[in-house]
Amino acid sequence: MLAPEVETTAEDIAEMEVRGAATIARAAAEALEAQARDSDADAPAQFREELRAAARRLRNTRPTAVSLPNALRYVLNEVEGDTVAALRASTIEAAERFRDQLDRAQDDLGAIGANRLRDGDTIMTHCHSTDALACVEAALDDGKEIEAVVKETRPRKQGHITAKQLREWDVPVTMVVDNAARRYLDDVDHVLVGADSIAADGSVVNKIGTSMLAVSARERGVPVMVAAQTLKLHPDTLTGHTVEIEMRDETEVLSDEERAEVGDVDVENPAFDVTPPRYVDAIVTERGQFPPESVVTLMREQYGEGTSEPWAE
Ligand code: RUB
Repeated sequence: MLAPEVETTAEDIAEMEVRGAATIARAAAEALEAQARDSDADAPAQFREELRAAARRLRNTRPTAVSLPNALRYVLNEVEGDTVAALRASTIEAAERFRDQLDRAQDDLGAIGANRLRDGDTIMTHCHSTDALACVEAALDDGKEIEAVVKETRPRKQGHITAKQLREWDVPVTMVVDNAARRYLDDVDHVLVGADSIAADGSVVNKIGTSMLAVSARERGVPVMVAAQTLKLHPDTLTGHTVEIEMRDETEVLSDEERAEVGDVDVENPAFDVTPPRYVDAIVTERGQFPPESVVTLMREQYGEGTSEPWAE
């Protein structure tokens, strides 16, 4: 039996009620914890099978943010015991540990990223990234004054979430449509974005439009800083796999009403794109900041040469 919270969480992730790579990872770990808590399995094998089924359900929601399978893997690999009670306790502890690590990693990453931001700097953001905002928050805590140009981020307008958070911290915000980014790059000192996945060659997978922004930033001489805790490192890319880019519903781009007006056109709606490493100046993680080409060393240390799929049937 799947715990109701697993189904709700899976739906929330798929519908983007819960979104952003780190937040998705946290929700997935919490859902596994709920599964462990609510399970009425009589036998250890049944408990484990239910947990794997819950992980599969969560895994199949959105394909691009590697923090999701990394979170599931972390919890499932720590499940141990010969009785249902022991398995339950170890799952709950693993999920709690995972959440603590996530929080600590974001704090540590924020402190490191803040060192790149000087008093009086202006950043340009794309989408909404809690890792990127952790750098701003730490800089503000250090007493620095920061301003922001926030890209709206079509089609889902996650820029609104970023703007709201920055305003709560009293950061002056200028909101621009995505197409205005190049014009405003002359006014900013950094492009600061997050990541859904980072590949072994240092390519950054993030919200669609990140790569266009990074190319324009390079042309204008504005450094591009990617804030991404090591949970965003995609271990499968060590063995040559590519990161799947999620294609979302076309109604996010063209509503049924608009389509009736426009007529019969094909719509493509990729949610993410890939920024090649040569356009990225630094990847800021909780373990330090790295040129993109060197994250592969970090990835090998963290994940070895391959990964398991502990949720497989
Ligand atoms: C969110 C997005 C964010 C990363 C990093 O896309 O691209 O930049 O997930 O976020 P979506 P965080 O809105 O489609 O989920 O730093 O919070 O993990």
